[in-house]
Amino acid sequence: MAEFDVAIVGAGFAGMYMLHRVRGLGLTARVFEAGSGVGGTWYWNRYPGARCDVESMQYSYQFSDELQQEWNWTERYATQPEILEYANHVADRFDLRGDIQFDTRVAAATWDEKGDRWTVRTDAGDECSARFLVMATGCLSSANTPDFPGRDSFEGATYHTGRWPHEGVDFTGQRVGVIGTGSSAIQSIPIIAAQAAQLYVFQRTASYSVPAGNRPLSDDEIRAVKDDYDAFRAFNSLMPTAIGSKQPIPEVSALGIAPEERDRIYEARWEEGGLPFLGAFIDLLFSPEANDTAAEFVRAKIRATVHDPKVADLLAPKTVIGCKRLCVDTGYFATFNRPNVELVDVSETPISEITAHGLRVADRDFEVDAIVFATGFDAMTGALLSIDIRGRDGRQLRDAWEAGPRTYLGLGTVGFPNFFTISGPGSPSVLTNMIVSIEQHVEWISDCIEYLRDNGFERIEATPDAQDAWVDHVNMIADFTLFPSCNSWYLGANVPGKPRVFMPLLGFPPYVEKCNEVAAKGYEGFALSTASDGH
Ligand code: N01
Repeated sequence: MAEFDVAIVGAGFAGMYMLHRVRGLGLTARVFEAGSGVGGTWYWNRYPGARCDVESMQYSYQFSDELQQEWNWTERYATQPEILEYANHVADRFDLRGDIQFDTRVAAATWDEKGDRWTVRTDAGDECSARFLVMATGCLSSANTPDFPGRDSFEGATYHTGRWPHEGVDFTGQRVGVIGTGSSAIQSIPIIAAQAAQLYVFQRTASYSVPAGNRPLSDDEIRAVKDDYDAFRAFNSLMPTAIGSKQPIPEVSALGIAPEERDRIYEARWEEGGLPFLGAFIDLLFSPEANDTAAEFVRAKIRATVHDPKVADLLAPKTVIGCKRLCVDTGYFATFNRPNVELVDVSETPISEITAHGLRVADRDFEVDAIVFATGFDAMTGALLSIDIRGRDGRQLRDAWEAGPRTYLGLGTVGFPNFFTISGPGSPSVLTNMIVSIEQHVEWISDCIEYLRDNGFERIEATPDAQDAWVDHVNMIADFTLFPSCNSWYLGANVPGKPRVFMPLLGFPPYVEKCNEVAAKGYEGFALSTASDGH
C-alpha cells in the first residue's frame, strides 16, 4: 500500500494550496480528485453566466506575491472559465499535478488505531495510508437534485447547474424549465432566456438580488491594487466577511438616521453593486426592523423594474434580506419582462410531478425540451458525509454528526484523530470570501502539522470540552442574528431530513484571532499525544 504523510481529498482551491504547503514542509502528499482537472467548484459549475460574485482582485490567492502580481483579471467579477484558467495556472506554476490523482473519488477513510494512520480507499478499490487526512471537499460540492415524482421519466435533457456539461448547452429554440431561483438560477436565467424559445422559471422562494455592476477592469485599477496588494488584503481581512474593499465600514444603525439619508446610502451601494450592499449598516443582520429597511429598498427596485405588478409581487421576497445568501445579478429581474419568460409560483402548490414531456403543477402541464435543476447543494456536510469516514473505535462521521455537524473551530472533530476539515462547519467559510478562509485554514493546518512533527507528537484530536463549548459558541452567535429565521441551506433546510443546524460562523476577524490564540497556546482544546502515550 502506498504511504504518504498527508492524504488530501479534493483539488479545488483548498486542496491545491494544502498540497503546496505540505510539500513546503518536506512532507509527501497525495490529492484525490473526482474531476478530471483542478478547480473544484469552478470545474463543475459551468452553467451559463457562472461567475464569482466576490470581486476578482479579492477572489484569488494571496500566499504568493509573484502569483498575485503576474496574474491579470479582466473583469470586476471573473467568469467561471477565467477562474478555472487561474486554477490551472496555479497548478502548473507550482507544479502540483504530479501529486494529484484525477478521476478518483474517495469512497472511504478508516483510522487505524495501532498504526496512528488513515487508510484511504478510492472508488476503484485502491488503498493508501496517510498520517494525516485533510478534507478539502468544498462547502457546495454535493449537488442536490430533489426527488420529484417521475423525475426519471422525462424524455428531454436534464441538467444540474453544479454538474454542467463541459461542452456547454445551446438552448436556442427550446422550451426550457428552470427549477430554483437561488444564485445559480439568477446568473443563468437571463442567458437561457435570451436563447430559449420559451422559459418557465419555477420559483418556490423569491430571492433578493443586487446588481453586480460588472465591467472590465482598467489597467489603472489593477495597478492601484497591485501597488499595495498587502494593504488591500489586510483591509479586507478586517471585515466580518473578509470582503468589502472600497466600501466604508458601517458605523450606524439603519434606524439611527433619517429615511432619506438611509435611502441615499442604499442607493449608493446599489449603484456600486454587489454583496457589500448588506454592509450598509451595522444592524442589518441583527435587527428585523433595520433589515426591513433594506428589504423594502430592494422590493421597491424590483417593482420599478418588472412591468407586470403581479409578477413583480411574486418576485419580491417577503423574508429577511441576507437570511438566505444574497444573490448578485446582471439583468435578472428585467428578464421577466420578456414575452418568452413565465414565472411559475410553486410556493403553495409544489411541482407535483415530472412527466415524460415536462413538469406538472396542480392541473397544469408545462411541456419542455429541457429541465435545468438549479436546486443547489447538500451544503457544508454533504460531500464529507458521502464518504464512509470511520474514526476511533470504528465510529462513523455520519453517526457522530447525526444531529448536525460538531467540530472544534470547524477544523477538527472529536473521535477523528489527525483529521482536518478545510472550511468545515463551525468556521466562517461560506459567510466569507472563500479563498481567504481557505488560505487561513490551510496555513493553520500546515503550521499545526509542523508543530506536531517538531515536538514529537503523533496525533492530534479535538477534546470534547473544547468542541462542546465551540458548538455552543457558534449557535450563540447564530442566535444573535436573523439567520435562523428562514429555510436556508446554511441551516440544511433545503435537504429533506437534514438536521436544522446553522453551520457557518459569522465573523471572520474574531475567528482568526481565536485560531491564532489556540495555536499560540500549543493547540489548546486539542489533545496531542505521542505514539507511546496511548498504545
Ligand atoms: O442553490 P440555492 P444555488 N422545488 O440552494 C430551489 C453559491 N453560489 O446553486 O429557496 C422547488 O441557493 C430553492 O428553493 P427554496 C452561493 O453561496 C455562488 O443557486 O429552497 N424549488 C432555491 O430557489 C449560493 O447561495 C455563486 O425554497 C426547489 C434553489 O432551488 C450557493 O452557491 C454562484 C426545490 C436552490 O438555490 C447555492 O446557490 C452560484 C424543490 N423541491 C452559487 N428544491 C457565485 O459566487 C430546491 N429548490 C456567483
